[in-house]
Amino acid sequence: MAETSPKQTQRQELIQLVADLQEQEALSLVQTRIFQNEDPLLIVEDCQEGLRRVGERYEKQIYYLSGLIMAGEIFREAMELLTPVIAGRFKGSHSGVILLGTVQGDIHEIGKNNLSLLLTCYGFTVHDLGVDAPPEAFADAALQLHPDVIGLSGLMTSSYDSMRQTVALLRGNSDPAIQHIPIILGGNQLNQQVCDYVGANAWVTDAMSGVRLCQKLTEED
Ligand code: B12
Repeated sequence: MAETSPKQTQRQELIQLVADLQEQEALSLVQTRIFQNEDPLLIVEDCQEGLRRVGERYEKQIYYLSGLIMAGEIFREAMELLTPVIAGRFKGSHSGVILLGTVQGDIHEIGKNNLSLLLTCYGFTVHDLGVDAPPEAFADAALQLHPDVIGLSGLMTSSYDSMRQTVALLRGNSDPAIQHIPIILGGNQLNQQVCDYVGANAWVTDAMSGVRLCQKLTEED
């Protein structure tokens, strides 16, 4: 039987601590792994998996809204520890303007903020419309900024209609330059079917893939 490495054990432990909403223990393990010089993105990935499990427990009514709020808080605190490490490790000189926002009706922002942090580290200029951003806000900002890529974040099933409306408004813009700006989607429940429904160019479920996608899309200009 294959042996589990200590690193693998720590990864499972962090996922479990976040899923169990063990704030102090989870943050202390994040700190330990930072001191061990681990890839900070792996630590983020484990926190994200922990949050996904919190979501599952919420669906099964093992947790209530307070559980989601607590999970968001743990992630925020973990990011406070991880942000300087990420900013120190990931650097790039990409030039490109990315317009970003969580679509109307959706207030989830942790993933979007993560992406924004990484994009900035890699040299992109990010204009963040925040959460619950209506289609018109994306269209107005697109007209003003002429971004290279527009990124829509949404974590709820109901967000897909907001995404679709936003894409429709951008694609129907009277300025042809706006009509053709690539639009990408991010969120952990997305798939190709949703992307087709929304009418976007591409979708991802993690921030690093989002950065690579933006690099690719801006290189092809
Ligand atoms: C934390 C959380 C909350 C927090 C959010 C705090 C905050 N400031 O953001 C709070 C408590 C506010 C919250 C509220 C609600 N939530 Co909530 N929440 C979650 C939870 C547990 C984690 C989300 C998260 O932050 N994950 C961690 C981040 C890092 O992951 P991520 O968001 O996927 O982002 C990554 C990638 O997707 C990508 N990415 C993200 N955006 C973008 C954008 C672009 C352009 C790109 C390229 C990449 C990219 O990069 C990120 C980093 O890798 C999820 C469970 C889950 N499965 O996700 C439920 C979940 C999303 N919530 C859910 C629900 C139902 C709600 C509420 C309706 C609950 C209620 N009864 O009020 C409200 C919604 C309010 C609203 N109108 O939006 C459901 C949605 C179900 C559905 N299918 O519609 C979920 C899936 C839980 C569940 N399984 O039932 N929630």
